[in-house]
Amino acid sequence: MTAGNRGGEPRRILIDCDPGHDDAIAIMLAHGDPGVQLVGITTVGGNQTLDKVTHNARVVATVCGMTGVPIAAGSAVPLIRPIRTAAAIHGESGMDGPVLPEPTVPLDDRHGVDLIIDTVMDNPPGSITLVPTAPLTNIALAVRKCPAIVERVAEVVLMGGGYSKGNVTPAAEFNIAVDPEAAQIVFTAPWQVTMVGIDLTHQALATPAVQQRISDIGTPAAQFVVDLLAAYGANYRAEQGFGDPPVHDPCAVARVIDPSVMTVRPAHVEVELAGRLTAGMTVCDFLGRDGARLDTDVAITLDAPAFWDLVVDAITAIGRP
Ligand code: PIR
Ligand code: CA
Repeated sequence: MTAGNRGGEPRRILIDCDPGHDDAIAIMLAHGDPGVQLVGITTVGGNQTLDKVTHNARVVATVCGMTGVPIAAGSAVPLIRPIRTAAAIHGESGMDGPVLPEPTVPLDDRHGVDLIIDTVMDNPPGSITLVPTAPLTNIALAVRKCPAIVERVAEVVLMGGGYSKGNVTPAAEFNIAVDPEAAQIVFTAPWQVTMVGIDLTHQALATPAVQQRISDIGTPAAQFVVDLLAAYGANYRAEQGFGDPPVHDPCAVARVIDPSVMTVRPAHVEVELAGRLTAGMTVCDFLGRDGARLDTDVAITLDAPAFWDLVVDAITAIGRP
């Protein structure tokens, strides 16, 4: 067992997501690991349209046998820009590969932005961690609608951005590129942000050995992940030339479960909103030029074996009756 929250009170997290193969695995990690308690899931248009990713979130909850965790649909489109999806990676359904069972888990009737606000305001100060794994539209809207959440949230641990490269453009990562204005609101609000970007998540590669370990678990939940990774891996190979696919979103959940799973460096992060070639780039200043505060923790190096141990242990726990 690793250090971190093991043995202590589980950290209460809300995942804001767009499932999405890797979002699905992030939800499963949060559900199966005893170091965090998943208290809400909100969805946002991103990898696919809002209706599809919301359906997929309910599918994942159903596969996990999850009950009592509210799931609410948030914003369908970015703050300013037109929606853009990632169908080439995630397929028409947003979660192509496994047979998707009809969800039995209901949809909360609140707007996702209101579920975020209610979750933060109805729990003690400093007790809720937000884990966004999608465009930051809902989080930005929540900040604007209820600014009091900013000092009440424990921290924001988000998957998005990068300090050395992009994936949808040479400079920009998808979650930030889809809604750069929302991301700028999130990075500049006075709360603690950890940016788990693609420099980090490209170290979380689902190798054949990893996929075999998951397959060996032998439960329906594990088979669901095996089928997800097969389709996701094939698309990543065809579209981006990866040998093994990077599994981005669970890295942010893993950081909350066990901070020692990755190293971070403090930086000042802002989002390029105007660049012709660089819109959506997370510009990371590690030196604090002109007095800029190094107020964001930027993820650098992943302990990949420890990360995959967390994922395998969580999926194993889900299978237990
Ligand atoms: C992954 C994503 C989008 C585009 C590509 N090419 C790959 C999704 C993942 O769900 C993750 O949250 C983030 N966006 C990685 O860029
Ligand atoms: Ca995602």
